[in-house]
Amino acid sequence: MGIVLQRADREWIEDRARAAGFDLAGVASVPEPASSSAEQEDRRYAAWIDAGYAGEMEYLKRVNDSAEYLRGDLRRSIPWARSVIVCAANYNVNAPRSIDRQDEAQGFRSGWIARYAWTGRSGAGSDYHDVLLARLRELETELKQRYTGQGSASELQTRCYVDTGPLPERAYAVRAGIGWIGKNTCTINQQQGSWLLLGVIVTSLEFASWSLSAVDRCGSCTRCIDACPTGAILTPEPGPDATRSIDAARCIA
Ligand code: B12
Repeated sequence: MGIVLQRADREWIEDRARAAGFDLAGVASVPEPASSSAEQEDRRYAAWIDAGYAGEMEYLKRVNDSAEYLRGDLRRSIPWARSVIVCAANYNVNAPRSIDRQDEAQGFRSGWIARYAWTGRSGAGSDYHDVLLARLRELETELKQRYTGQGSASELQTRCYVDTGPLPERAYAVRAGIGWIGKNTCTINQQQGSWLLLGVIVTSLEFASWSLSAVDRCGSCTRCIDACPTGAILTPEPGPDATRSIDAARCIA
């Protein structure tokens, strides 16, 4: 076995993620193949695809030679994956809202710009993929400096993703303690809210603790379901473990 991350490592990672510009960070282990957690996650993913909720997003439906969905289990695509560092950036920045009047005299571009396109903090619109990936790379460099060659026969392996990785980032965010999955299917943190963007570093480092799930605080609230103009947010079955889904084919995002 290689390096096993402990609580102190997690704290160090959180600290370095904040230094790189993230608001929250945590670590989740990748479930063992055929474990009940891996199977539950795989089942949730397959059920969503099989229901047709992915619409025309063909890349989400990719399968391996055994016809298993690649994104249902991270180890299908990345066999060496043992833990996932999940970082979150709040996009509720001091920038105009899409419903505000846009005033070019104040230096804002005209037109409506989605809130998540303001992550750059430079005052100009930005692509969150680029912004977050640069921050992840900073953290990745520090990880390599700290863990490469530390009593492990195999070298540390890492891969950074914002959106594009073969994993459901939100399921990992929950297990990394970032927040809970709300009825709108977004990861919600009690202090930061749901306007979070996620970035992940998949690593070959083992992580000692399996689950740090945050408490689900949606309760009986249905405001997101009621407000959704196309009925894309589906009403979940009752119960704390109920899957929360949206029909992406109906989502106007
Ligand atoms: C495809 C996609 C979309 C699609 C489909 C959305 C969807 N709900 O699946 C569309 C285009 C509609 C979309 C829209 C948006 N998206 Co989007 N999207 C993605 C992407 C690339 C893949 C999502 C995916 O795999 N969906 C398939 C389903 C099955 O996966 P899932 O919803 O994550 O569900 C898993 C877990 O939630 C878990 N689960 C479900 N219920 C429960 C219950 C419990 C108790 C537990 C433990 C687990 C669990 O099981 C599922 C399977 O593992 C991710 C990035 C990524 N790689 O993960 C971003 C991502 C989910 N999107 C994001 C964002 C910000 C948005 C928008 C807000 C953007 C906008 N325009 O405003 C909207 C929000 C719409 C919404 N309510 O989801 C963020 C979410 C951040 C957050 N706070 O959670 C992500 C993570 C991108 C990022 N890097 O930050 N998106």
